[in-house]
Amino acid sequence: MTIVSQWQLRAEFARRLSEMYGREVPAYSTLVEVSREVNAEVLERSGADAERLGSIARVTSERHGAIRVGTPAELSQAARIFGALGMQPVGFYDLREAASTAVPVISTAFRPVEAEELARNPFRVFTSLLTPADPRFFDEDLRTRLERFLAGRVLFPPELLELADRAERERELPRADADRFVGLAVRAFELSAEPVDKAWYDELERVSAVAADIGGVRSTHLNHLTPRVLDIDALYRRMTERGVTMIDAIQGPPHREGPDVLLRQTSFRALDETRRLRLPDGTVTTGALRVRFGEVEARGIALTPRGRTRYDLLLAETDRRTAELGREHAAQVVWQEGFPRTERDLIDEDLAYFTYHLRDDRPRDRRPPATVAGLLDGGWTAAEPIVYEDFLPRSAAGIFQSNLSGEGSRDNSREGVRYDIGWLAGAIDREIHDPYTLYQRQQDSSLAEIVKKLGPADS
Ligand code: OOG
Ligand code: NI
Repeated sequence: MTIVSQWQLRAEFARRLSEMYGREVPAYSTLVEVSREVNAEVLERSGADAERLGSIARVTSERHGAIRVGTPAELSQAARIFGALGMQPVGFYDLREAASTAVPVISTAFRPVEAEELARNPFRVFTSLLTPADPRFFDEDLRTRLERFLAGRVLFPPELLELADRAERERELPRADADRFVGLAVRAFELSAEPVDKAWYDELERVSAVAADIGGVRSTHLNHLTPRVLDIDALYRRMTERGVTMIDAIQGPPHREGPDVLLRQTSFRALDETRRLRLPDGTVTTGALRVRFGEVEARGIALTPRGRTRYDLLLAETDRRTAELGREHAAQVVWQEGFPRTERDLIDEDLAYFTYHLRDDRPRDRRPPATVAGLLDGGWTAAEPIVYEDFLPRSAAGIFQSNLSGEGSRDNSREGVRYDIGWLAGAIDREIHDPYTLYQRQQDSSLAEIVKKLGPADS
């Protein structure tokens, strides 16, 4: 009997989800097709450089999905399904603070955390949790009705969760169970044909389109699936030429000379989808809802806390100078002055994470120097950038926001409820990894390996 390991389950789930989403949202297939074209061209143009942040095989199959759930109980069930696939919660994002429009959610991302697992298949899912307890969005009455509605629905069938627990525990499943598990998991994220209670949906939509998408229906669904592209500026132009309306801007660092850092993302606007709607008099009709969209992203080097602080400062500075120079020009000027243009400068200023390995042609007749810079200068080691595997709250808010139809409403005279990574971990009873710790560990273990092989440094 064939055994299917966790990473194979993850790869199959991602592939099957992609097939499903291509059927549900055909424009997604266009995005995947154009990403492939662009990636092939970059590979042709730049050769080995194109693969500096991941092999073309990895990048071609790489996707992230986004889902939204209503309660901590639903989130912990989702965590069991992703746990089965070798994906663990990493990072905490508070979208309530990042957006000017009403986005009443906090989020984490499920992904593999080990370098080998990421190399095998880096599938990740940005997962948002509705915050009905935040009085800036929901008054007492609405909160009570919303929580009652959420408590009464079942997103994931028991059989799916049982198979998930077994796969998480045993880190594999026999073929037949694997097929059953993946089939049920994909089905759990399909758009439901069940009629939507229009009055209830509309009431929530007046608060926030995201609240309606989550709490206005009795099931969940994939919100988008995002391929990775090596040249997002080229992709943006080409989608526009094909007549697909993209959001106004690419989120994240601007296009510039030098290595890509963090994450750049853009999306096409949410499309009309035909849904069955139940009217107050009980009749069922069809109408259009707009919630699902297509997104694409380019990934760069992971930044250290110091690098991230610099990034946040540059974003703020860009905002400040936008009135005077226009957004694009302001970003160019600010980044030109404020951010290094070579990997080596990123290392020297401790702005980004790298792994180090010994060079075959290193000196053999001397004791090694004691610093990373010394090892690089003397030809002992080479550095490989660590790719950013996570998300950015402000970009995520930008993606959410540009896909909302109405503004929603938020009562800023009221005090919001505070949530943090510790609260979320407690709510789902799982550790939520800190992304910096994961990157740092990867960098440190590569350096420890070098020290072990080279022996004592010159002092
Ligand atoms: C999630 C939006 C954020 C990203 O890539 O930053 C996101 C959502 O729309 O549910 O997916
Ligand atoms: Ni996304």
